[in-house]
Amino acid sequence: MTTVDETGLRQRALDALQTARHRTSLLTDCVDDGELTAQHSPLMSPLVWDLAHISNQEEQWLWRAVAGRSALRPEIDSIYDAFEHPRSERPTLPLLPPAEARAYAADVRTRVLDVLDGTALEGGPLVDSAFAFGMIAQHEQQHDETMLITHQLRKGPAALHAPPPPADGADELLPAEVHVPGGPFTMGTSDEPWALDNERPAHTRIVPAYFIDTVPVTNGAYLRFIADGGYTDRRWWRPEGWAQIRQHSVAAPLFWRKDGGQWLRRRFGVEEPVPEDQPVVHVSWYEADAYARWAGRRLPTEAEWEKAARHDPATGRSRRYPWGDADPEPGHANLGQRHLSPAPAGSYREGGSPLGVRQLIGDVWEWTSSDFLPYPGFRAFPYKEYSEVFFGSEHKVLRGGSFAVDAVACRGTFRNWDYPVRRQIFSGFRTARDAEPS
Ligand code: AVJ
Ligand code: FE
Repeated sequence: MTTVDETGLRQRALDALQTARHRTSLLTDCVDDGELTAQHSPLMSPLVWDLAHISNQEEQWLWRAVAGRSALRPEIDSIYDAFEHPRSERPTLPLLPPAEARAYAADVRTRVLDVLDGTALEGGPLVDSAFAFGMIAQHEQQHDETMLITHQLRKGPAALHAPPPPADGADELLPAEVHVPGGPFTMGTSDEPWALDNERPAHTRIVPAYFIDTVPVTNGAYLRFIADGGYTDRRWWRPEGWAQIRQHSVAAPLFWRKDGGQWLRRRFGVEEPVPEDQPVVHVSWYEADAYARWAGRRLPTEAEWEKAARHDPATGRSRRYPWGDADPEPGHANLGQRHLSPAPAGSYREGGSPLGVRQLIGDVWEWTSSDFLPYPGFRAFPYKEYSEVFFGSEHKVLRGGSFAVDAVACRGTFRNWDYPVRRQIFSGFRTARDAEPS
């Protein structure tokens, strides 16, 4: 007798692994071997590195740690160790060529599906609730997003195609901002089975009242910042951000260019007019911070973002997602690379929070003002290199996930982080302000 629904958990884990593999294939089968082994940007690994790294992690955690078997190819571990080799030097490593990387991936996956079939899903933290399988599916999806960034940086004609996102709700007249009452809420989680270590444990935070934008900042709003000389007015910038934009002549989001009077952007191999109604994407934390100051506002803290996304004022409970506890459906949020851009601001009415904040999940990663720090009671699990080694003031937290994030790696508690100069990621933001004490 088991006390957990093993059949349901196995199915969930199987679905998550298969969904991830389907996407990995989509991202790596649409270009030739030359493009798989090329480095499209010094910021990124060759796609064929990600491909084998995904399977090397899967082998380490599911074949070795869970099943207790020995290494299939111990000699390749160091090649695919992200800490041993920075991205810029990965093209010089003796990487598995594409056909070998694919064969390795298929071999590991066949073995892992046998492990999933034959492992009891309780009795230890790695196997309870199929955690390690969920972690590995999330890891593959995170690298799929990384590979999508590589596709965006790649030169040449489009290799990926998808229909534009729906715009239902985008025509509604929405208030510019939403008031979130002050008081405590539960941040983080202790009972979400596949939550990663940095999302744990659940704890109470007292957040004073604030206002937060109903929707992410749009290209149209951002264009007004540009037109108002935002990039040439030092007052709006942190000193490090000012130095960065001067040194690299940054005057617009990454991938934008002005042609005569018109702003164009390059998106997955196609150049198009900048759509004013969509959330801005490919801005650094410094750009987001400067825009907010120009607008007389500020970035939300991470706690403010999560309270807006999860707090239900009627019950005082924190939800898993803005719309409730149900897993994301296509009508809730722009996730999973179903579309290759954010949806117009105001879309996804069904995915709104109880207070009416929209598009918190999906579309664009949202910069917050917060450094990436552990929650009180944090314990590294299952390895320090996932989160713990990144804690500190070097990284800023991003929340909510982009159109390039799969549902398995996105929830109200999920935390992402990056350097404040990063702009090749699918990053946007919304702004906030303190509410006057009443
Ligand atoms: C959580 C997105 C910052 O891609 O660097 C992938 C995820 N960790 N492999 C990253 C991750 C190990 C990580 N981020
Ligand atoms: Fe990784």
